[in-house]
Amino acid sequence: MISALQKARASYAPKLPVALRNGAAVKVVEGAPTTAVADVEKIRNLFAATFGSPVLTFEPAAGESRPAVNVGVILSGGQAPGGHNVIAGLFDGIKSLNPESRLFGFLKGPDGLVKNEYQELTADTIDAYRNTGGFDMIGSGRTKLETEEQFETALKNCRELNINALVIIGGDDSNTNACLLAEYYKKNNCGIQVIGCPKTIDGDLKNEWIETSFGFDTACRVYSELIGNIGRDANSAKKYWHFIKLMGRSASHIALECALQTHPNAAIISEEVAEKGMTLKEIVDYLAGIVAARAAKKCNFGVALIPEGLIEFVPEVKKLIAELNDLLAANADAFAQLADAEAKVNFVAARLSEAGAAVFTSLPAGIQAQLCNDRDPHGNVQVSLIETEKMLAQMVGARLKEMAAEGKYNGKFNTQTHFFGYEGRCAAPSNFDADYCYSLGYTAAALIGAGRTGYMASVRNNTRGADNWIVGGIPITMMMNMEHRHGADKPVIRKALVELDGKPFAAFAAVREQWAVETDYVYPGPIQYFGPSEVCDLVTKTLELEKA
Ligand code: FBP
Repeated sequence: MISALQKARASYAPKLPVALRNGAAVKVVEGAPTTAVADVEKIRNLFAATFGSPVLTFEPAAGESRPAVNVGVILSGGQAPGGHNVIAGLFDGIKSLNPESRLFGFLKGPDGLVKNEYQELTADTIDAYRNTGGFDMIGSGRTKLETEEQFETALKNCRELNINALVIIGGDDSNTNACLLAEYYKKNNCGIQVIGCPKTIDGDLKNEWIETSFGFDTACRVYSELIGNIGRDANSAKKYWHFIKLMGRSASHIALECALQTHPNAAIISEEVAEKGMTLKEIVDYLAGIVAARAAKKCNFGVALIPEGLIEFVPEVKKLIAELNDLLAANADAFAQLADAEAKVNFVAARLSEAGAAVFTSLPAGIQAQLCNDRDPHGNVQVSLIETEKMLAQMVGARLKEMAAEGKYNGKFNTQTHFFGYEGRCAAPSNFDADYCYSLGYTAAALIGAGRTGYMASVRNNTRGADNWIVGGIPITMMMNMEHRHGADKPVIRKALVELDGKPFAAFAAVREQWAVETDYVYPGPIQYFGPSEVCDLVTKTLELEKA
């Protein structure tokens, strides 16, 4: 059974840019050869077959037929609203090249490609998922595609299905791997094109050519609706401080966007914490200062936004985590034998350096245990499992007690903590994401039709309405540099963190002191799918400001 909204939304026709309206057999305009964002020689050597390809821009063509293609598609990493529309756009795009084209969805992410688990995606399947949230059409996973053995197994599986092209829908890590795969297949003349699509609610896969990753818009709108509701509750009951952690593994784009949409009393931006070298104590002092200033105005309530990745940006904790990662890797077997969280914490505390141990023991016990938990397949601490919002609420409470004793605070401090992440990742895509994703998928089909490989689908000029969107392809090597990851220098797509000299942060910094003491909450309400364009066809504040 499907909901009334899902039923009505199924017939929404995503807006397509002009260049794609006659189908995916577009006219291709080539720009100048490209380079890499940094470490050019190393990237050139590692990607000798695909490096330097030109930026491509598409213009409408007469819509002639092209040879049929068999395409495999993979969803990789965390869910992001609009993934199904990328697949729908890809399906419609390859059918526009030639109605005999076929689409195969590899199941549960890159694993499906290696294990040859797939499903042919027919019109009936695609139609059932148009404009819906989630990745459940074919599932997703976080397996890394990076070894030659995996590439060869995938090649064999593709050959069995006569697949000529793979589309990998993922974030920076998955697109880095798409680039490695494209290089391997081109270098070895395998005849399989590889195209990437920029996905992640975190908003950190972006640059001049990829203005935003899909899902960021919808996820931020869902969180902002909830934050607005909480702000209104706080302002009604006037008795709670709400500490809200927001997803975003590393960058604080989500926290910043939600702050711009809702005007909380405080929003911590991890990149600023790192830049200023703030200690945990300084963050706590900053928040306690805001609580005290509001208490002086008899406002014993408020809303504070905490980015999920914060803990890794506090320099002293970052050092501690790096030390912990090495320590856990070096003692993996002994560590795995330990019976419980307490034993793990004690094991670690006894082996850390003096400085590391000092930071570790200053953290609440629950956080110490969470920092000892398993890492993800990329070796990252699973920050979504670390309850930073509870830690800060607790530490601010303790600081306020000290301030009260010093006569610097006279108020009540009762807290509620929240974590918004999974609530937004599978929401039905906003009009922006529905349109953007459909266009990305269609663009991927056009890149396949044009015989290209190692490209990411690019749909830009995003603030100007879909009619004016510019579509084409960006060589993935162009976004790469070398970074030190897990003990070795590796080519990776450069992650886009919040720029402290960028317009979105500047807009926030200009008003945050006012938002801190006043109660200036904005209540964005739920995403509107039907109704006037001025409430349905919005872009994020981040995009608006970046492109202003
Ligand atoms: P991607 O980078 O794969 O898009 O995932 C982003 C994200 O939603 C982060 O915001 C979050 O830290 C992470 O996924 C959580 O994923 P999981 O539930 O797999 O731990």
